[in-house]
Amino acid sequence: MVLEELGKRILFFDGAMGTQLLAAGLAQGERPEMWNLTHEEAVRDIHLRYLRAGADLVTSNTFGINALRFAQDQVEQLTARAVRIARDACRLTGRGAVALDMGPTGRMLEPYGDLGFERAVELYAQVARAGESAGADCVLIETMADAYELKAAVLGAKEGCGLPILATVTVDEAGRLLTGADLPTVAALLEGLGVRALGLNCGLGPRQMEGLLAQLRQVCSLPIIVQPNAGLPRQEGERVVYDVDAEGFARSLERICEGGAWIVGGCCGTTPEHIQRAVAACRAVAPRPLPERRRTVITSGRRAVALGERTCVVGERINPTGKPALEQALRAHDMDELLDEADAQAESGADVLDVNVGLSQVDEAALLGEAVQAIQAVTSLPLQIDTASPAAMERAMRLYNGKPMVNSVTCRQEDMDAIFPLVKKYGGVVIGLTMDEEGIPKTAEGRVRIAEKILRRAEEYGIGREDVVMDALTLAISAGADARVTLEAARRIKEELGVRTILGISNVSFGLPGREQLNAAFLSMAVACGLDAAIVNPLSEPVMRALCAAQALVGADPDCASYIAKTAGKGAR
Ligand code: THG
Repeated sequence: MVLEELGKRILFFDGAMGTQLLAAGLAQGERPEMWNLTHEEAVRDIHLRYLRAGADLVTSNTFGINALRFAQDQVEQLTARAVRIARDACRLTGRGAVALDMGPTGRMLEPYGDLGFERAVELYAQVARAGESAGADCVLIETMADAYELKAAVLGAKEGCGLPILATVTVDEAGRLLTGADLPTVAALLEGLGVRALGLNCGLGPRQMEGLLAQLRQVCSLPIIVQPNAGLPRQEGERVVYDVDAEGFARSLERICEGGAWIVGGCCGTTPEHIQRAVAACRAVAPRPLPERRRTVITSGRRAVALGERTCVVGERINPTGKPALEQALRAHDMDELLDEADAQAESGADVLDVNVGLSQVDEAALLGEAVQAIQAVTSLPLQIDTASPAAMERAMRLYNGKPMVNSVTCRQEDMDAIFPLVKKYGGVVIGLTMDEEGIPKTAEGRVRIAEKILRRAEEYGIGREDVVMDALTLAISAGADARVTLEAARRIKEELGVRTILGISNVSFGLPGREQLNAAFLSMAVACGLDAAIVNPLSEPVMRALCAAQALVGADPDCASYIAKTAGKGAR
């Protein structure tokens, strides 16, 4: 299949299907997918012309097919027909492969709209199943404008078939989806979900996409797809017209390939001529090597947080342990307390929110799912899903609208076998706790060895070390622990194994008075050991001030700008 040549040469998609069908006589308001039944030849002819123009991948005429728009049996019939028509065209020309096209459902997902997440997953899975049995070579999820729906589509494709998945989004000129996600968010989400290639299509012309491609390359380590329109659509009387002719389009795509795109093609307004010129112009360009990068990124539905530049604050307060009021509210499925905690922590400077609803005698999977959906509707901070129950973890990871932090996995075999497959399927950055069947080693050396084992096992599951963050485990000093063991282990794990580190800070002071002061001191020491993320109470002034000061001291605060901003006007000297 042509995807095997990915990276060896530039691969070409076809151009627009919709505008070609209109040109062939599709009536305004008529559903293009019906033509798979009524005008089979016309559809095949469009594929044939794109293949003869040099396209490597043709896109099945299935963009709008789903069970919201069509009856169930029609979904299957129209999808199968469309794939077979495209297959025929490939056979007749002796070239090319078929991408099963899937576009947006046409409805907004909850909470903005009324389409449930699981329903959306199922809609995509149905099309993926039908497309794979009809002989599609890969899936193209395209023109997605909402990150949450994009996640539903990729999951649906993964659950409905075993084909490689390509995914593209439609962004504005600033590089944002309709519902606000930026390119770093989209890239992290899709990389986490394990797509083969990702990129941009529709909405913009080739010029606008040149700039966005450079942005995307900064944050993406997968092959990039670029499928622009033939310029920005413009209304001319009754008609929508596109200003970029085949020659201009081809020159632009050549620059786009030089800029690092591996797969290019056209969207609205492009014709077989556009593709033909583009193939001629880009053929000589060798695909640029993929960036060697080990970014550690989690996201919300809108924004990405990269770990590694400074110590990130993970807010610990969404946790009923020691908070009877929160416990009571959770048992009554009252999410208000929890949303207040989310708001308060965000205002105090949290970068990430830990979410733990562990209570005895509750259906934790249901409750955690409910909590995650409620919180993600009100915050733009990424979440850290904190549960000891794999079932609850899976439920929450599915419903989450981004790439979460996953709290946590240990080196216990059973634990790794339950958690790593979830990280592989849904995407996430998983916290590895340095403990195993024997418990927590007393020495730093012992914890480093366990961290190594966790990384090795993660790699066997196909999870790169950039998606593991190690926790060397903070114990209460009131119980006799020496906090230096934890710090030493954290420092060595980072230095020797090259992974990011995280620590729960507040555990250190359990059972002692004046906890904030101990927490602040311990956090300062941990920052000096290169800690990448700290689980703390962001509402604690002493802790947040210590963090700010410590970052300035280790050079993580350029020109001490944050320190000065935070300290000014507070009477500190
Ligand atoms: N590593 C990882 N995850 C963790 C921890 C860790 N999750 C849990 C914990 N440790 C971090 N979270 C908390 C949350 C609350 C408290 C301490 C750590 C705490 N709560 C007060 C109490 O129990 O007395 C109550 C707080 C209040 O009422 O405001 O101390 O190490 N990966």
